[in-house]
Amino acid sequence: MTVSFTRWPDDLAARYREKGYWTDLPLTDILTRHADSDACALIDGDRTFSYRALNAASDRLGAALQRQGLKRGETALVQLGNVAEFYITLFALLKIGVAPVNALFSHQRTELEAYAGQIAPALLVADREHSFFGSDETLNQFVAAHASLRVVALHNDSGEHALSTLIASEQGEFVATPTPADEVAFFQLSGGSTGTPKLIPRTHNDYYYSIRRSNEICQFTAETRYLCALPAAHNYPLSSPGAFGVFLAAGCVVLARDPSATLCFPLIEQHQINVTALVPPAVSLWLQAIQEWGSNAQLASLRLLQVGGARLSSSLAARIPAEIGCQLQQVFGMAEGLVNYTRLDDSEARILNTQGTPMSPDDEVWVADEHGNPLPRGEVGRLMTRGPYTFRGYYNSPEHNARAFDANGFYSSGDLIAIDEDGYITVQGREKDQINRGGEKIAAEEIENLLLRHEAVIHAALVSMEDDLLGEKSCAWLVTKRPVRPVEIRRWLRELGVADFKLPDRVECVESLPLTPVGKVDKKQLRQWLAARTQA
Ligand code: AMP
Ligand code: DBH
Repeated sequence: MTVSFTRWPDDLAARYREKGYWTDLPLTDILTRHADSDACALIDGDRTFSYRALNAASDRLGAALQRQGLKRGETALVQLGNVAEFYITLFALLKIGVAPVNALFSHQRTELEAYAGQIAPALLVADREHSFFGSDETLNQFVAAHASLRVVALHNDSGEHALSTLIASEQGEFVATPTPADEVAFFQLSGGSTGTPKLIPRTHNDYYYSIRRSNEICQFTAETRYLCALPAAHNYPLSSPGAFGVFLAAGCVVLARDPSATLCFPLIEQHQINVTALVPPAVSLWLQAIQEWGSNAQLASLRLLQVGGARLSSSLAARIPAEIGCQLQQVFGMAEGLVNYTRLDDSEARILNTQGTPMSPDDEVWVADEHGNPLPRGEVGRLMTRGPYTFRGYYNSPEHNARAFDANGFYSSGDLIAIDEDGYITVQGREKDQINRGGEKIAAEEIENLLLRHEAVIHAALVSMEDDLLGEKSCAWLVTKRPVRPVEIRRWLRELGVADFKLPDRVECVESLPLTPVGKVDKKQLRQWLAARTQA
């Protein structure tokens, strides 16, 4: 049994193998290659795991899950925060060939249902301290509603389903059964632009290559001490080079529950962190903290700060070397694949003003006009890409894939970019209907569909509004049968179970929504209305 997905055409697959990108090793090799090492792999609070211990823990969990009947080719829904168990579980599942969707901790019922509905998981790994899975009632309802679920393992639980019991169990015989390297290893989450959250199948071959190549560019080594302060399951802190890159290089990952300065600065000092990854709003908060506390001394060990996930302004960028006292690297990536980095030896101008260049020589990136034709160098248009670690289709979404890919298999990310004479990319805007709330992506259509389910809402449009800290926030424009208050709308969406970051920051009611000549909601006009209302 294997998970179905859209493969690369044979000629490209052959080329990626020939060039040594695809090595046909399972992702578990990232850990098992260090199985005999007592070097520190992971620090989570007062718990420290050597490579030997991390590998053994994931073997024990893998063996326990196999005893419970889980088999290669099945799938799992996992929701864990920034805890050691996240990596233990991920490696255990990779070892037994069960492909997980790693939901973000901020996800609630709506997202979790959507993922489970798509993959029909045999296993659920959840946290009793999460607001949804913390209640017996909602947990039992969820399990009852998904007939495919046969095994439940709970973090922060001491009952019969305790994850800790499985991790601590006697290993007995364990034979790893990872999926073949050119099959699906796990699913990444798309920030999306459609009504339903989309899943991105990632193979061992493509993901392993993206990690190996990221390590070369970012120069991760056994000396690397990486602070993971963004959500561990996200593609960026997992693979660019992220925790997987650190493990591959035999360095050390230190977990932080969130990217706040109060939490991270002491961790950086205590563990002599030399590299971390942030989104732009977190950078602003760090700079503010340094100003308020009058010192950056706690950050003395930091050599490299990666910033990505959303557009970093040149002015904020310039403050990083000056005020944090470390080097900046811009990272423009996507869970779908393509990752661009500024290089460590790039000129200051490039590091401050561009989003870098693709990491692989075989990333094919070009800029299309609205009809899908190539534009000359330097002109702004739609990013089109394919390559050795860029996916070829969302899971089970033929209709959406037909729109997201061109006839030659190039993925259209919805970003508007320009590529300069030397191949450096700048992100200029966005065509996809998505709001980038400080790196957290909101698909406008997903929230609009939910708003339309409210009994008083007749029409709904979600648009971005500028925000000093987050870059963008969301504003819901509504046509309603009766006056509604913003709190009512937000409370109602929360009750439907959507992640907090997707709740509209502002709600505006109008008589009717403006339309474009073809009759679509005119979101440009709505942004102008918002500007006018804000000024008034
Ligand atoms: P996701 O679909 O959640 O993986 O988010 C990927 C999207 O985040 C990209 O398509 C961009 O729109 C945005 N993004 C990521 N990194 C950057 C960056 N450095 N600058 C601007 N936008 C970015
Ligand atoms: O925003 C992203 O999805 C992202 C940003 C930087 C990403 O997936 C990545 C690097 O790998």
